[in-house]
Order: sequence, then structure tokens, then C-alpha cells
Amino acid sequence: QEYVLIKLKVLPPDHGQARHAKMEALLEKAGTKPVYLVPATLRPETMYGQTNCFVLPTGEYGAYQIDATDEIFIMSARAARGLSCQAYQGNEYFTKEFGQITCLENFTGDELLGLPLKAPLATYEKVYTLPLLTISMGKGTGIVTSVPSDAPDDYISLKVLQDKPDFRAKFDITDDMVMPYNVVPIISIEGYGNTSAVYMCEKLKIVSINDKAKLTQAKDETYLKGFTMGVMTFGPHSGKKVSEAKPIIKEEMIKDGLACLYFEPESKVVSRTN
Ligand code: ZZB
Repeated sequence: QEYVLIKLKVLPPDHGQARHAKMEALLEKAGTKPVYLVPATLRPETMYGQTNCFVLPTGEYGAYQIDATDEIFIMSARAARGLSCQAYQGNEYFTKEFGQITCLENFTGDELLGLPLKAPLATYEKVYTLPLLTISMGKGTGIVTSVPSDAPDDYISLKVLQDKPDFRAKFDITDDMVMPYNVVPIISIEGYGNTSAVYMCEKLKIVSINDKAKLTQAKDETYLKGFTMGVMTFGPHSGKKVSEAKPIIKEEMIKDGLACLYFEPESKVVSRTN
């Protein structure tokens, strides 16, 4: 499985929350070295529509030194180990030595919630890290970037946070972290409109992230139709088919240092459980 890791730059925490103390210290120590949350995605062409990032509140994450780029990536230890065995452009591996990882700080998902981020290509200048309870730590990096226009899980999860003040309060998420973020139409699919995830969630009457079977159906259908029939309606590749735009946008993001590739062994079992 080939994923694209997107570099969401961590900005200085701006809500004075005590849970961000470790991150403030890490940013200070890192100085000019950038610190990124690195979600794994299969859909780099949807990055224009990012509204937030998701982490698992109970998940365990680490800040890892990436020697090949002199950057710091926040992700699961499992993903860090994977990268340390993979080549990066001219370098042998992402890290100095094969399989050797350097963890600069540990974080629980909770400690990453409410962080301001700069997400590449997104229309919003700044997005926030929000909770998603269905993240599998055994897949990708354990971090997910959210595109509610084209990902049904993301649409429902953001909507629940926007509709339920109790849910926001439970995770210390303030109104300004979720309320201004509207769905951004980026891909048009004949018969599904220009926000296919919204269309599918309404059609299947999905209201909760626990409607697993319906969400899987919605995801499979939007993924397939998006790829085969979707047309970009936003950004420099507007007018191109998704299938054409996807590899171009992927290569552009890699060339511009906004993303990198991450390979993972295919495993049906791992992707279906926690
Ligand atoms: C942005 C995006 C935009 C995504 C979209 C999907 C869609 P798969 O097939 O299950 O591997 N994802 C990545 N890692 C995780 C994780 N650990 N736990 C839960 N979800 C995860 O699916 C990979 C996709 O699932 C990734 O691509 C990511 O969300 C999410 F418009 O990134 B995606 C119809 C889907 N549309």
C-alpha cells in the first residue's frame, strides 16, 4: 500500500491550554526546524478541501527526528519504524541508520488536540486538531487529515463536533476550532454534486460515526465514483479528471517538500481492527 504523508506544520499553540505545554517546549527546542503532524492519505488531490486534522485521543504518538529532511514528524511509533526502513530521495533512509528511530517527545492524542496547524494547499489559513474515535493506530500514521467534502467519515465527525457542544466540551475543543470550517467543494461527480460525501451521508441517512456499515458503503462508493467520474472544480488542476489530477498533485506536493511517500505492507486484518 502506498500512502502519501502530508506535512501539516504545527503552529505555536494559541489557546493557552495546559495540555500543550510539552508541544510548546518541543517547538522551542526545535527552533527553526519544522515540526509536522503527518497524516497518511490515499487522496492527495483532495488536500484543497482540508478543514481540520484528526487524532485518536487515547492514541500514543511520538515526535521523531527525520534526518533526511532535518524535520520532526509526529506519528505513531509503528509508522516511525516503517519510515526508518524506507529510502527518501537521495538518502538511503528517512533516518540516519536503517531501523533506528529517535523519539524526541511522547504525546497522547489528547495532548495534540486543539493544536493550530498550517495544512498545505488548504483554503483555510489555519486548521485545528480534533478528536476522531474510529482511528486505527495500526494503519498509516494514526493521524488523519479531514476532507469532509469527499470523505464520509470526516463529514460526519466534523458535523457531530459542530452540532454537539457537549462533545466539544468533553475534549476541550473551543467553538472557533470547529464552527468556522465549512465544507469546501473541490470535486464534482455527476449525480453526486460537488460534495459527494455530504450527498452520500444524506442519502443513506448517516448520523453517527457508529453507523459503520453505512459509512463503509458511503466511503466505497464516493471513493470509486470520485476516481472514475470525478472532475476537479478547485485549484490549478480545475477541469481535469480526478484520475489525471491525482498523480500530478502527488508529484507536485512531493517536489515542493509538502509531502512524501510512505509504504506499508498490505494487511486486510490490520486495517479492519484496532
Ligand atoms: C484524506 C481523504 C480524503 C481520505 C478523502 C479519504 C477520502 P484505507 O482504504 O482504509 O487505507 N485514514 C488514514 N489512516 C487512517 C487510520 N489510521 N484510521 C482511520 N482512517 C485512516 O483508507 C485510507 C484513508 O482513510 C485515508 O485517505 C485517510 O483519509 C483515512 F476524500 O485522507 B483519507 C472516500 C474516502 N475519501
